[in-house]
Amino acid sequence: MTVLKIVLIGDGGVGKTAIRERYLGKGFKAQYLLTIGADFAMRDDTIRGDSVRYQIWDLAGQQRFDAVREVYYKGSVGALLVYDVTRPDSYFNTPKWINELWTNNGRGRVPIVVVANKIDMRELSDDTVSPEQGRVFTERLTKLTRPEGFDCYYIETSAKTGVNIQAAFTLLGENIMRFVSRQRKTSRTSTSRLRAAAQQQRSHSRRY
Ligand SMILES: Nc1nc2c(ncn2[C@@H]2O[C@H](COP(=O)(O)OP(=O)(O)OP(=O)(O)O)[C@@H](O)[C@H]2O)c(=O)[nH]1
Ligand SMILES: [Mg+2]
Repeated sequence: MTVLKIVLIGDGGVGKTAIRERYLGKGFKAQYLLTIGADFAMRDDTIRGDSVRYQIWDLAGQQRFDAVREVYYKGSVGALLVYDVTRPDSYFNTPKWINELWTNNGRGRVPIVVVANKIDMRELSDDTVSPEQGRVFTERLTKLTRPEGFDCYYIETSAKTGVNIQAAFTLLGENIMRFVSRQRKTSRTSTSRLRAAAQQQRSHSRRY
């Protein structure tokens, strides 16, 4: 069982808690009850046949929690970065969230799935964020992460109807697993390089 710490980030009211509740099989509540600080939940899942345990930290998006939020990022290996398609400001704020995550998690750049939520409301609203905007942003984000060996992905969800909620977690999980196994390999390689270097030093000192 691999334990994966993930965070749900994005502006207040975009639907992070609603997404988490859906994923936990708890249905959908129309009433907005803002998260204070952070909520924690766990769920076991399967990623390409491997068992994983998600430790989900659902962070408070409202600005008044900016200072307390930082501590919750530590050790996280991925994020669902959520915005509300009916609130362009929440889309334009996404870089702030990426910066907060990569600065505070202690691991730097980690996989992100960009989640365009509330697509059930797209038709009802005039000023919405288009799928194109979401994709272009995610491509730009991938340009930053590809040198680290992984891409970022874009997905459209509705916590209300439940569409793509499971898919968003699976997509993130798959990318984290790829990222984690790559990191393990890299650290194994550097460990064996170190060992080889130490060995060389030893034979060197014996000879002379
Ligand atoms: N129509 C619709 N409403 C949604 C959807 N997702 C969330 N909501 C509603 O949006 C409001 C805010 O949702 P939350 O999940 O509490 O938002 P949050 O991102 O956790 O907000 P903070 O905890 O303040 O950061 C609630 O009234 C939800 O019912 C969705 O996909 N469609
Ligand atoms: Mg919340």
